[in-house]
Amino acid sequence: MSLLPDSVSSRYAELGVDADHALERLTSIPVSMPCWQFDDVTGLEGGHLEGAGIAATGNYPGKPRNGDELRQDIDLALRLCPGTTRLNLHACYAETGPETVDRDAYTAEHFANWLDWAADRHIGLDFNPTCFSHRQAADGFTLSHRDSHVREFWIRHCQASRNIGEAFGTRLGSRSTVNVWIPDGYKDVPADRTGPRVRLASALDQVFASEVDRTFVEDAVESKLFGIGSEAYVTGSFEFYYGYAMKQQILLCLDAGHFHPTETITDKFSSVLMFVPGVLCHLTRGLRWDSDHVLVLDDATKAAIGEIVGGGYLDRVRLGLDYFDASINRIAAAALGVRTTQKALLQALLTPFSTLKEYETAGDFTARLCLMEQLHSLPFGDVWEAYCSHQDVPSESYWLQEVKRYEAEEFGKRV
Ligand code: RNT
Ligand code: ZN
Repeated sequence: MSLLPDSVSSRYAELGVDADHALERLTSIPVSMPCWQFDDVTGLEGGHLEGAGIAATGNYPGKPRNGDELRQDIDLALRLCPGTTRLNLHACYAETGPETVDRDAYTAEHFANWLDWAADRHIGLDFNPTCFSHRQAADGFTLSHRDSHVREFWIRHCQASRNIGEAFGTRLGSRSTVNVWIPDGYKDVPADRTGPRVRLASALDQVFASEVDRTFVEDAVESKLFGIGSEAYVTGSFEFYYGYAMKQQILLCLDAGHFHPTETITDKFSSVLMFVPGVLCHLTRGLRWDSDHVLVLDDATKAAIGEIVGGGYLDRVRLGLDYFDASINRIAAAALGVRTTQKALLQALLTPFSTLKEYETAGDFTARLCLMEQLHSLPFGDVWEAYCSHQDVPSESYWLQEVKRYEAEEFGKRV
């Protein structure tokens, strides 16, 4: 039975697209929501977090003060999203209780609350070592640090993180993507660009030499062009990690905000996926020097997701959001990005790629261009609304009201 009014499905059927089938496919594509959007990447370790980090700007009220409040906020955001969602955790969201445990000694037990929470909701968990906001990262270098003691600390932390991912995957019956990103780099022009990269490669070799069951963990490494305080040089550049992911045959993480301001990731999938087994796609909106604005349905997002779908890469690309904005309601920011991702996926799933490819093969670039333009005036919004209603989540006009109601009830308690 169709979820859609005939007037809507027939518009797609004319182009050879089965809109109901697109919705079925949409439901099966997991989108990972970042826990760090909910509290400005603060984490639950307590105390003052030192060292090079990543900065969220803004001071919107209602930031959760502990793990329970954080999970309650995430619950609301998840309820506002249709389809299949996952939660992406960072190691700094460990809950060690009264015990003092450093990051290199974390185990899945320190994430027991998260595991129970996820098992209860039947959602998968992804994981990230937190190689920033820590005294061992105070000078901005971690896995590529010149001091072997510092490197070894972060190697142990990354190994521990992979074990945690393995435990998540095993317990939840859903493979966990474990993504390594480090902040290492120089503010100003370095004299030696080689040394840090040689040290990083060898540290990563040790990280990935430790055994984990690949049925339950999928490793990824994330490149960056520059950061605040690492404008001149980043050890883990794109070229570095592309080569490294190829060598290890692990996932390459492409963060949409980690390239030159006018460079997008759309054209990269078809190249890198010839040589690496998969891509982790960090969906975010780069804006000038910031790589972490809330995702919206802009051309770059539509094009990247269109390429993942149209190129036939959905089974080899993991979708995760990665941004943090503290200037607006944090829960709304998280839900908005997931819904945006799903809307971009839906638009792509409703695209007659086979017809476009036929036109191209026939050399009819006129028809290819005109069909691409015609797609913009299809009743996509109606398909999306019908989907939300079928999935029992609020429509575009109503979801924010639920956030506002929650804000009015809850945030006053958090002063
Ligand atoms: C930072 C990277 C990284 C982080 C998260 C919190 O530039 O994009 O993915 O945003 O790990
Ligand atoms: Zn990222």
